[in-house]
Amino acid sequence: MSANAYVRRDSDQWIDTPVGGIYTVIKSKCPVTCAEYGDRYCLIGPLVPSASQEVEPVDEPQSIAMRDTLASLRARGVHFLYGKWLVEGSPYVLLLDVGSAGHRMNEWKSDLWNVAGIPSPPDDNETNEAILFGYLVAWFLGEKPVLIAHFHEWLAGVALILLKKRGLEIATIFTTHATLLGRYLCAGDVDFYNNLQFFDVDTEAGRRGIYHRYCIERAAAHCADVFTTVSHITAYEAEWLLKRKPDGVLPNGLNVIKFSALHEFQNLHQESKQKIHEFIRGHFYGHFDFDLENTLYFFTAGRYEYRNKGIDMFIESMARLNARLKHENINVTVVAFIITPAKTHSFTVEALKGQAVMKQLRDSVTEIQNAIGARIFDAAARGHLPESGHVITDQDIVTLKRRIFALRRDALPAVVTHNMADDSKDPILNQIRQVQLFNSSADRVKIIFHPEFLNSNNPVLGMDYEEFVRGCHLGVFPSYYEPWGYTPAECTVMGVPSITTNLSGFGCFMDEMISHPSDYGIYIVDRRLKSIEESCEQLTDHMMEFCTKTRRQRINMRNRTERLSDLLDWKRMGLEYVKARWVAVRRRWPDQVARHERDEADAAVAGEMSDGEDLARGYESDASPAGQQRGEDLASLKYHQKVPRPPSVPGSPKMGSAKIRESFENGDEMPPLFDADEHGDGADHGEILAGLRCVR
Ligand code: G6P
Ligand code: 1S3
Repeated sequence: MSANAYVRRDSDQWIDTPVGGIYTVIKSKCPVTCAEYGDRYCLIGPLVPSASQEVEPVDEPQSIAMRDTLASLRARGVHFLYGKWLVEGSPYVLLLDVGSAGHRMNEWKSDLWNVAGIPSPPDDNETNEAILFGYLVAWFLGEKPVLIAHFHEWLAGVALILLKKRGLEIATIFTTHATLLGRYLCAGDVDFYNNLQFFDVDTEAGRRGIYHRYCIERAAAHCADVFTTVSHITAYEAEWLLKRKPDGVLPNGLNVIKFSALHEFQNLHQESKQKIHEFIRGHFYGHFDFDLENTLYFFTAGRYEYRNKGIDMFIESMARLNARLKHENINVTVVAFIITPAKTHSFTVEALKGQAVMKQLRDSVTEIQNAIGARIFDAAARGHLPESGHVITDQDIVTLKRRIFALRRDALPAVVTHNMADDSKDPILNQIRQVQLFNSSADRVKIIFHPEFLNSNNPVLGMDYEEFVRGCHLGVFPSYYEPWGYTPAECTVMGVPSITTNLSGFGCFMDEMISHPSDYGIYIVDRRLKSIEESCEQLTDHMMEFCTKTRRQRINMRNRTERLSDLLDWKRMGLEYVKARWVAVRRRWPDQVARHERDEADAAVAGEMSDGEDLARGYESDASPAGQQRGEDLASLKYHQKVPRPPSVPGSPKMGSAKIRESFENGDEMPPLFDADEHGDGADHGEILAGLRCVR
């Protein structure tokens, strides 16, 4: 039995209200949620101009209940866009124009104060819009019979508070993808993880001017039937900062599309790498004195949160790597990309010129090459070899010389591709200056800061993000504050090794799931128990080790990384959402659920559910006898036997040397992910939280 057994056709629906930076979560989850709920699944969000480009309007909803509810919204003067979201799964989506309810702003703000004691200052537009959105969603949910509503982030939290206050019969889930206060505290100079229990949350929120937002977030967490986060580390944080222990963890998945043969994604790496080579030749023109065959591309990417995303540690460790590669005389060049949006005016002239002169050179060489081919063919057709002086003409040589002279320049290749709005104050540039990574000829690590997200129409680095990642060798994400961290997860499904930390949800998840993550190209830097100095060294060690791998080893490593994709697939991760909905329904209607359970054998649910622990915790606090029973059933289920070491790694306790040899001879084949591992210790989720300490 799954949660949709409780969804009554034609009337009840399952609703997601996504707002803000969790677009990837919701979008990539659509195929599995739509497969489960079909047309009964509808997403609600605010109407922003770009959103309407992704929605195909539906004028006449099929469901009568939806038609009536939309008519009622319209009658109240609410503008909206209702239709099919043009993504895989094509769910229904309702985008509400909060501006059309702007005249109710003061009324609703004072109502929020009266019913929930939540203040809202006049000048915080984001909060004002969140309030308008919340009241509109509550209107909608008050009219339309809905079974379960799932809210993401504080921006969607107001409606949840209103539902509770108005006593609406809807099972609710609130998922926070980070806490407001956690993000602010970490970005400052605070020893966050060691002090979590001691923060005076109201004072800290007040000091940062986010008290009212914090109130919405905290109230939403407390009003939901089920409260969840995206990782255990954030669950721990939420418990202290929002004062409610999450009922479970809903880790983020991806919509994994696997190639039928491994060589296909390996070939894509090669093709994408060639495009990065093109950019590098242009960027380093005049100083292009390193061998691309011995060049590795490392990168970090994400929103510009200098400290939270570990960009500070990235640059420091690159400087150390540079020193070590030089010192040990290793003939490898590392190009380290930083892709994060900042305020800029435009591309620099140099960045554009570099690509232009390289293109001219390529065009001229192609022309000369064609002409030489024609001359050789002509001579051969006449029955003789061309005279050596006639193969390349004087004119060709002059053209080539002109192109080569155009490549001359004195200045070193820039570390940034754009004119920064505030060059002298930019933290990334300042740190690059401080560690003196200036792309000099002697440097083995070159830095390129691209302060804009990538896209294929970009005249300098014309690749979209996915293509770029595929062409790189290693993603480096040494985050300090990272509730989940999609960037290393995306690397994994593309077969690109990555470095993350044990302060990121993804890093902790992989550490729990895999007995030796580094064998699979998932390197986890300890930022919890080590000092900053030690963490930097560990990060440098990992990168150094990666630099000494042979091409063959890198190819093997990519194969292993890619095979972890199944772990991150929504088809698997989505089961946690199923469980969360199930718990919400049980808590909302315990008697009906108990009755239902008596009628139906529920063995199927236990079979379907992947992990008992998280939600078993939720059920433990479910007072109904059926709830208690469910908790016990699920607690006995353990799905994450660890992924064992790959067979080709010597020293695995599972394998004798004969087996290792045999496995070497047979190629690097990984056993099925969930093959019974007699040594798998299936670490308990709770352990991470109990053991959380961090040295700063
Ligand atoms: C892929 C391609 C190979 C290529 C290799 C380069 O595996 O299929 O043809 O040689 O990538 O790997 P590297 O790690 O040196 O970029
Ligand atoms: C948050 O976005 P962020 O980059 O601000 O949500 C993401 C989706 O759950 C998560 O991956 C990330 O760690 C959080 O920080």
